[in-house]
Amino acid sequence: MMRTQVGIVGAGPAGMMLAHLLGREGVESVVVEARSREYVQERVRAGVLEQGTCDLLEASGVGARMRREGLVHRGIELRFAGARHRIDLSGLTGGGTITIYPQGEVVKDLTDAHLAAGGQIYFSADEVSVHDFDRASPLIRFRAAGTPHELRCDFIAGCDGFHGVCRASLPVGALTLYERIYPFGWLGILAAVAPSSDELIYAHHARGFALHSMRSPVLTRLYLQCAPEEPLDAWSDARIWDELETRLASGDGGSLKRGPIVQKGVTGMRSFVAEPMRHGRLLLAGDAAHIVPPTGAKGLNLAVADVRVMARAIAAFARNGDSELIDRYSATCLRRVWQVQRFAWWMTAMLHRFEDASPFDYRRQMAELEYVASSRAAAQSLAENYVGLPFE
Ligand code: RFL
Ligand code: PHB
Repeated sequence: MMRTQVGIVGAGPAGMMLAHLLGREGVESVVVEARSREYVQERVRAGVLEQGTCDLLEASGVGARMRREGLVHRGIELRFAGARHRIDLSGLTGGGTITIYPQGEVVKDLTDAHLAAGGQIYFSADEVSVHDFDRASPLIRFRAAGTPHELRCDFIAGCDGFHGVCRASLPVGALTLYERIYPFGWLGILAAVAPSSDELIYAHHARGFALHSMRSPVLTRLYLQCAPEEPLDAWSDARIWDELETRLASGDGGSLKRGPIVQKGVTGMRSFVAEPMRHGRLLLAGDAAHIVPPTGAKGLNLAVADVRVMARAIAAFARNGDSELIDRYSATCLRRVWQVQRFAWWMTAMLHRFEDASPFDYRRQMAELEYVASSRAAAQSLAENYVGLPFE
């Protein structure tokens, strides 16, 4: 039987940021992860870090490589009706920026820092289960390298993503679930070619949404709206590039640079919230508690915001047994969660093609885009959310 203060399930952004922040507060944790270290770090996912996420990485001592290699962006572009409209994120938010730095690199930096500080992580764990969270010392059981382990702790942090075991282990009726599934998905590619634009491009097109993003000066990340279960084999590389070119076209825009496609995949889109985010001594964070459609670039940032609140709450409890912040954990997180849900839903609704849209709906959607592109007030609302709402 092992013992630690916090048993963390999942070594993604939420789990590793939590382990790192707790370590800096002098709170010991053990991380249990189902996949291998390589898998977690090489998975292609988020790329946009909010200002506050970057500041937190830096202030907690893990921001050096992000500051060196990350690409700082001061604006994004909206494209619709064949025209380009820049949203001046910095000008509209008093100097706010976003940073392009891949999720896998964030996780790698956090994992390196945690291991260097003597932290313990079990990768490739099997048969992970959580128990006793309505008692003072909950339990995590798992197998690692064939050996069964039992880990007793003061708290379990459920950072195991949407398909994880923690949320699913709560008694029926303990949670209220809110969900919206969208009738489309994103086909995403990573291409070994320099980005065709200095800034991200969110494109509304009659054939469907397209997004031009990037990972580095030599890697471009692009997405196309598609069917939720779109078969990938229907999409040759040439068809993908042709479709991207059509949807990203603008009267005066430069051309789209093509290159070898090194990764492709289709993801579904949903909005999801589980309330409350705590049950006894089990606290949920990140995708385990909520999912946002990727149009707002918020999932990773929201996971980081949750564990920032959780680390403070657990540290206060560890210092003096004060459970006030633990008791407020769920309500504190959910205020931000719902603000971010609103924004991600709004961006998704504004930019995608909805098959069942009436001519009225379509005109209203175009009017919304026109308004954001022409009103400083509307653009400022987009900008303050995109750069990231302030932490409480
Ligand atoms: P993760 O990253 O899913 O990590 C959960 C970890 O838990 C492990 N696990 C288990 N471990 C032990 N036992 C079990 N039973 C387990 N079950 C699962 C998993 O292996 C995994 O390592 O959740 P976390 O930490 O909450 O982080 C959330 C983010 O990963 C997610 O919100 C973002 O990737 C969403 N997202 C984006 N977010 C942004 O902020 N900006 C973006 O630009 C952005 N783009 C995206 C995205 C997500 C995408 N996909 C593929 C869903 C683009 C895409 C295409
Ligand atoms: C990405 O670079 O993967 C990305 C960027 C912006 C989004 C979603 C994904 O809104």
